[in-house]
Amino acid sequence: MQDNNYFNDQFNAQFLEQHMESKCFGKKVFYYEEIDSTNTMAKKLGKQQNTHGNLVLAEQQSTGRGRLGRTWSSPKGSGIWMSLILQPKIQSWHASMLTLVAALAVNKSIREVTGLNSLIKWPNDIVMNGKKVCGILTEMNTCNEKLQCVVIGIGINTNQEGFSPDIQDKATSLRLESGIEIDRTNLIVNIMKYLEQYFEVFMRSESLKELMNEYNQMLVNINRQVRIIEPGSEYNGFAAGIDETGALLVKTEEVEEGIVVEITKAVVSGEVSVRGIYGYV
Ligand code: BT5
Repeated sequence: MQDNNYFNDQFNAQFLEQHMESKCFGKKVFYYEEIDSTNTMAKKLGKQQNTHGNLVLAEQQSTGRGRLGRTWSSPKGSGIWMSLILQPKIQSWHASMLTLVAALAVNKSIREVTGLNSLIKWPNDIVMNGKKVCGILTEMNTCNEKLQCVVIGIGINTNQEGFSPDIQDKATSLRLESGIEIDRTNLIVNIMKYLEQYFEVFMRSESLKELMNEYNQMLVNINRQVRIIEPGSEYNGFAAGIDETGALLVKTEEVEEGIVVEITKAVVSGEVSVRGIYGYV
């Protein structure tokens, strides 16, 4: 991939489709110069049949979304703001595992394309030097309790040279980290290829059984003290890695009948945030 020179700082949907190295993912691209949120559009398209593998891509998002109602800064021309539509035949409560599948693919692609040592911060961030370079937002549509589609929204800071004051202490871009301008098309092609491969592995067991070792090797929090922030409770613990459902195993202490006992909690993503003891990572 690195030898291919696709460099062009404007996206071209047709060019992207033709150069995809995947069988299905990203073979159909819906491109927008500006959109509210690629996830919102992907959820609309995902209601139609046979949109599995279609990719929604935008040059700019006016109201890019993060988790739990947070916003995602998506300025023009300097990032990858995209959402992949999937229509897998899986239990709807297994869909959140696809966030981790996507994180593996994005992390591997960033490493391969840029040579940077990015890592995964459970469950949905890719980080470098303590700062966030990518966030992933997985959403779904259900119809009569059946899963209609899963949308994997991926936001990657590629070529920003700076950030607004509200996020500058925790955001970075591939350009800031590497010192060179990033070929966004090349990175997207790579991500689609690996995401498709990891997705196929995930589908074999509808779990992370075959992927958890690789994920844990890339986990920035592994064997580190973390602070778990849940609605209504916060506690410190020691992150031991994920299990095959994608839950983060955290060793912590609890007082039972006046005695301190060590327990391992399986922290499920959703309403939870994980921080380092001294900062964001
Ligand atoms: C995420 O949420 O990290 C998920 C971000 C997903 C964005 C993609 S872009 C394509 C698709 N369409 C969408 O509308 N969304 C997806 P969360 O973990 O909640 O992190 C959000 C927090 O990260 C914010 O509250 C900010 O503090 C910070 N943040 C916002 N923009 C950022 C950026 N560009 N880079 C790094 N951090 C950012």
